[in-house]
Amino acid sequence: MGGASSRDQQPSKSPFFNQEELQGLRSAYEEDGLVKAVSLIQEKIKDLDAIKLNIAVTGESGSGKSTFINAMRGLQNGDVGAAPTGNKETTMEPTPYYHPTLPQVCFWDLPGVGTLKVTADKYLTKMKFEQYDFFIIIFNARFKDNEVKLTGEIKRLGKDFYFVRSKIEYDLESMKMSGMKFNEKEELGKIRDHCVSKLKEAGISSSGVFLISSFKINKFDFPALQETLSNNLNDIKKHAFMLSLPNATVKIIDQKRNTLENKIWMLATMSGALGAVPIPGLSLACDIGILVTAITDFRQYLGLDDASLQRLANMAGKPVGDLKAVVKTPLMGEINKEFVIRMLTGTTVVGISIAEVVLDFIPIIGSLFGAASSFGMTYKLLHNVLDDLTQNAEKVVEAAFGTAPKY
Ligand SMILES: Nc1nc2c(ncn2[C@@H]2O[C@H](COP(=O)(O)OP(=O)(O)OP(=O)(O)O)[C@@H](O)[C@H]2O)c(=O)[nH]1
Ligand SMILES: [Mg+2]
Repeated sequence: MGGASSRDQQPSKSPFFNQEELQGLRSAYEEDGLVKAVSLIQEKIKDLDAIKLNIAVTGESGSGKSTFINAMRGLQNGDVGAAPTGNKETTMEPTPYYHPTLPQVCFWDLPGVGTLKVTADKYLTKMKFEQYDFFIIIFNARFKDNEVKLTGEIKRLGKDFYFVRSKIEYDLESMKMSGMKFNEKEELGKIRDHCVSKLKEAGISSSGVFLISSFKINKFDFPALQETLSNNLNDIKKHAFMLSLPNATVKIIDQKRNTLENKIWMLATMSGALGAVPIPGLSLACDIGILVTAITDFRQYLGLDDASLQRLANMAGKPVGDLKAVVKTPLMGEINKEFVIRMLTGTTVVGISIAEVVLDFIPIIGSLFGAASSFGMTYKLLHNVLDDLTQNAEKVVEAAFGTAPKY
C-alpha cells in the first residue's frame, strides 16, 4: 500500500506527458514555433480536464454501497445530491453519482448480484462492465457465494477490484460494549487477516481488504484505500481522482498540491504565450482569464470554497464557522481580473531560477521566457497561490478532524 508521493520526494514536473509527447512538443517548437507547441500544451490541459473516471461499487443489499459513494463524494446521507440509503427500495439499474465538483469522476451504484438473481457473468454484461475503470466490492459480514463468483468473473475480464469491509466501527463498539479490553490496532489486524483468509478459502487470492467506516473518512483503512486506488491509476486519471477526494487527511492535501504543481508550468506557458493583457507598471502581458480560472479551480480542489467547507464541516460534525475561523488568506473572496492584476503587480520573481522550473524537461520553454517574463511571473504567482491555499487547507483539516493522521 505504500508508494505515496510526498513533498520531500522530487516529483516529475511533467508526468502528464510521456516521452514521445515531450519529443513531439520539442519538434513542434523546432519546426513550427511557439504557437504549435502551446497548442499541444493546451490540448493536454483539455485532456486532463476532460478525463473520465467510472468507478463501480457493488455488494449485497444493505452492505453500505450508497453510503460509501456518498462518503467518497464528501457527502453525508441525506445531503442534496446524495445517493439514497437505508431501507429505501434498492435500484435494479446501475445509477451514476457524479462528484459534486469534479463531475468527470463518477461512482456507479450497482445492485448486488443477489438482488438481481442472475449469474455473475450475466450480471457483469447487464451492468456494462467494460465502462468501469475498477470495481469496489463492499461487504459487511460474510463474503457470500455470489460475490466470490463475481470476483472470479471480474478477474477473468481483466478489471481491477478492491474489497472493502464496511461498518467496522460497529465491530469495535460491540467489543467495547461487551466489556472486552483490547488493542484496537491488533483487533483490526485480526479482522483483516480473517477476511483475507476467508477470501483465500473461497479461492480468491487478494492483496488485501480495507476495513472502513463510511462515517469516519479519516479513520481505519479509509485513507489507505484512497491512496491505493489512486496509486493504481495512470497519471492522468490519478490527477482527477486525487483532486476529487474529500480532504480527510493532511496527506491528501499534500498529494493534491503535488498534482496541481505539475500543471503550473503548463498554465504559465499558456498564460505567458497567449498573453493579451499588459500589466500596468510591468512590461508584461499575461492571459488573465487563464489565471482567474486556475486560482478559482485550485481553491475548489483544495476544498476552500464555501460549498466544500460546508460539506467537510458536515462530515466532521463541526460548525462550518470553526473551519472558516482558521482560514487566513486573501484568496477567499471573489477572484476576478482586477484581483489577479493586483496580485501580479505584487509578485516578485526575484529568487526563482527558471532553470529549476521545467527546463530539464522542456528546454524550449526556458529559452522562450526569461526570469522577468510573463512565464516567470505567472509561474511564481501560481506557486505562491498554491502554497498559500495548501497551508490553509491543512489548517482546515486539523480543525475538522483534530490531529489528522499524516497517513
Ligand atoms: N455504522 C455504519 N453504518 C453504515 C456504514 N455504511 C452504511 N451504513 C448503514 O447501513 C445501512 C445500509 O447502507 P446503504 O448505504 O443504504 O446500503 P446499500 O448497500 O446501498 O443498500 P442497497 O441500496 O439496499 O443495496 C444504512 O442504514 C447506513 O446508514 C458504515 O460504514 N458504518
Ligand atoms: Mg443503496
